[in-house]
Amino acid sequence: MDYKRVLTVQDISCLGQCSLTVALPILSAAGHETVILPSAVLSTHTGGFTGYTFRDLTEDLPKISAHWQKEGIRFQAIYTGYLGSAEQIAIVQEISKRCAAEGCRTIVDPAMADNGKLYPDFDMAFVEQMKRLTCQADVILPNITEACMLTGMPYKEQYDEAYIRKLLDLLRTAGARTIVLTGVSFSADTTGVVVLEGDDFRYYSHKRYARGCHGTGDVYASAFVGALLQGKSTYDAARIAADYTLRCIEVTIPDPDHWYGVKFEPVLGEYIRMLETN
Ligand code: PXL
Repeated sequence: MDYKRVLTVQDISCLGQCSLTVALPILSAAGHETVILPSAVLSTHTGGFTGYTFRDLTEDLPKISAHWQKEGIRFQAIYTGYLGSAEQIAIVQEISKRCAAEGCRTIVDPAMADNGKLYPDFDMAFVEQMKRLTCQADVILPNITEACMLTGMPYKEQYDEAYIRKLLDLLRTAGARTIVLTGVSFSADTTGVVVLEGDDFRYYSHKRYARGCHGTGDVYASAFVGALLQGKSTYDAARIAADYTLRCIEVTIPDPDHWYGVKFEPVLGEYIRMLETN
């Protein structure tokens, strides 16, 4: 089996089943050596908790990468998620240049917004910097809100295929290469993901549950990267990640107290089997 070393840069939300606490186990389950670069440490994520702590690790990032460079460490893939500040995005761009192995794939989840709104603590300066990161990436995984922020398109809750195609066109014009647009729903009981690779536009749709779950974007992106680095096509990786994320939601829904994340752990075995059989 091809054993890849992937670097993932995101925060550690100590509790919350998102960012690194999700990316590390999922990428490991997919069989990849997973190197982490924590952008910040928070007591919890920012979605629904109040009074969380936030330790910004911006200062540490260049020192950590300088050490890696000295050791000659290189990555076959670099996957970024939630980043703590616009300054961090610029540092990550630098690290990507310095620590990429030949043929390194860069995957950016511009984790900054959902349901029409930026996450707390983000502003338009952050969005501007994120635009730069996304146009350098091989693959980006925005949701519709993030795609709107990156392109200036007005956010809509109800839309048709023409709206989605326009959003993809604008992302392309801005410099995006392969786009995996998540949370695309054309009917009340289905949702799915659009993959645009070259001129190839494909839509994978599946069942939609009324209850939205926190952290599904991070589970999705991590499962996608895990599958992609196993050599799956972009579309197959997008489909496997969707099927796995759906299973995570299904096992979480019966427990209304578990509002802050999805129970991705009990179905990790299913993810591994999806990777083996798909
Ligand atoms: O799931 C994205 C995410 C990651 N990290 C932190 C967050 C969020 C979303 O709210 O707050 C700290």
